[in-house]
Formats: sequence, structure tokens, C-alpha cells
Amino acid sequence: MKAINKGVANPPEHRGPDGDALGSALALACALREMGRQVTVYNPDELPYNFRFLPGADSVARTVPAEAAFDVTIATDAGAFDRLGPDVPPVGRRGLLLNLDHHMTTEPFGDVNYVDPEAASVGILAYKIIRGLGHPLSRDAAECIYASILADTGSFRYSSTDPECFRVAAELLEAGVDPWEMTVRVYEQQPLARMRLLADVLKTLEVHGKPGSPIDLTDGFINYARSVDGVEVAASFREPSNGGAWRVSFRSRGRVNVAAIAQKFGGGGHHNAAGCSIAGDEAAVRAKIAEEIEQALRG
Ligand SMILES: [Mn+2]
Repeated sequence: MKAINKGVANPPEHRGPDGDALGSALALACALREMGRQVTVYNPDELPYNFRFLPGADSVARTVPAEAAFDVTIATDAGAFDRLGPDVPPVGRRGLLLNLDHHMTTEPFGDVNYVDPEAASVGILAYKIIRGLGHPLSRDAAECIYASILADTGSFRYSSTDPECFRVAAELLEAGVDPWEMTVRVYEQQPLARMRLLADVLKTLEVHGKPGSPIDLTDGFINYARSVDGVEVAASFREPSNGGAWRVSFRSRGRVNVAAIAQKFGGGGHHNAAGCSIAGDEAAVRAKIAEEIEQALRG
């Protein structure tokens, strides 16, 4: 048994899992291990700093041996097959491929696709699977699911927040989750380096000249741009590391569907949060994006 936690975040603008991708994979891993199954959670990228405390995160594998074979392979919150990482076992070694996702732009790459764009987080789908298996929720699994909901609803603030995620959250608290402890670990144990970066970013609301900043340290900064009164859509641009493409992230306040904008450039995501990659020089990339956003605002 193997739970593959995708190599890309939600929205898919950067490689590296977000709290939902990781939380949903670890929730399933917890439950399956409790049921006596052998599980490998694979992600080739660095785990997001503030989610490394989750049960099982310390044993996430960054590589999978070429000869390894599994009965089932589960992709969580991936959006596309090519985001799963280089070590995804081939057909014949991966068993059934189950694709768990809630991106409206996801590809049905699984043998079985459990895709629900209405689900607040893929952790909710993990919750339903664990419940469907008749397995009681352990505190460990519940923490992972709770983290996935925090990540994808912005702590029960975004429009993805629905009655279902509050109902599920209530059960997670009954299973032993301590909301304040989760808040502290996810939001209130920031590395000082992140705070210093934030200060720099807020000075200009544009990230320039921060080469080598770990991706997970800048995660969420774009929300500060969106939080400015009157801003309908925020976009952030991350410089290509070595001649690659710019990573563009979008956040919408709600009127504009930024997944549609990202899709025009081969990306995807959600109505309020999406991302894509674009090659080109900075001015050209910014102009293209500005034009698309302005067009969407007019529409
Ligand atoms: Mn997600």
C-alpha cells in the first residue's frame, strides 16, 4: 500500500506539497497503518515547514526504490499525473491508482478518480474513505485531516468553508484534536526568517531579489496583497531558478475565477486560488498576466 502525496501544492503553482496534499496523504497513511497495512508516503520535495509536525511526516520518503511494488497507489490533491514526482511506480508495480482531488481543473488520471470540487479539502475525502472503511478516527489521523482543512479554508475563512467541513471538524475535535495547539503549530511558530521576508515583501508588495528563499517560507504572502482594500485579484511572480519558467500564483477575492486565468497558461487550481508557469522575461510575463486579469475584471 502506498499513499503518494503529490509533488505539487494546491493551487498547483509550485512543486512541494501544501498542507492539504500532505495532510490528506498522512491521514490515510495513519489509518491504513492502524489497520495493519504497510504504507509508504512519497513526496520528492521538501515538506512545508509548518506542517512537518504532522504524525508520520518524519517518515515521508523522498525517493521510492525502482523495484518497489504496491497493491494500491493513492495520489492526493495532485491536479495532474506529471506532478506526482519521478518515482511514481509504473503500471504493473503500482496496483490500482486512486486519484483523490478537488481541483476543478484536475485530470482524471487515476484508475479510479474520486474528485469532488465541492470538497473543502482533499482531507475531507480522506476522512470519508476512513469512515467508509469503518475505521475509527485516531487522534493522529484527525490531526492530519484538521490540518488539511485549515490549509485549504484559510482556517475556516475562505468561501470553500462549508457546513460539511465544520461537521467533520467537530468529529475531529471529538477524536482529540486540540484547535489551539493546531493553530500554534501551523500559524504561530513561524521561523524568524519568514517574518523578515514578510517585512521585505510588504514594503513593496512585489518580491524582488530574494534568490534562494525557501519556497515554503514565502507561502501565503500573496494573501497580504489580496488583503489590501479594493484589490480583487492578486498575482505573485517567482523568479525562475535556472532558466525555467516563472511561477505565477493568483488569489481572487471571489468575483474573478483565477483558475480560468491560470488554465489559459496551462495551469489550474480553484476559483479563488490558482497558479501556472510561464516562460519569458519578467516584463513580458507580468504584462501578459496583467492583461488577462484586467480582461477578467472587465468580464
Ligand atoms: Mn487541496
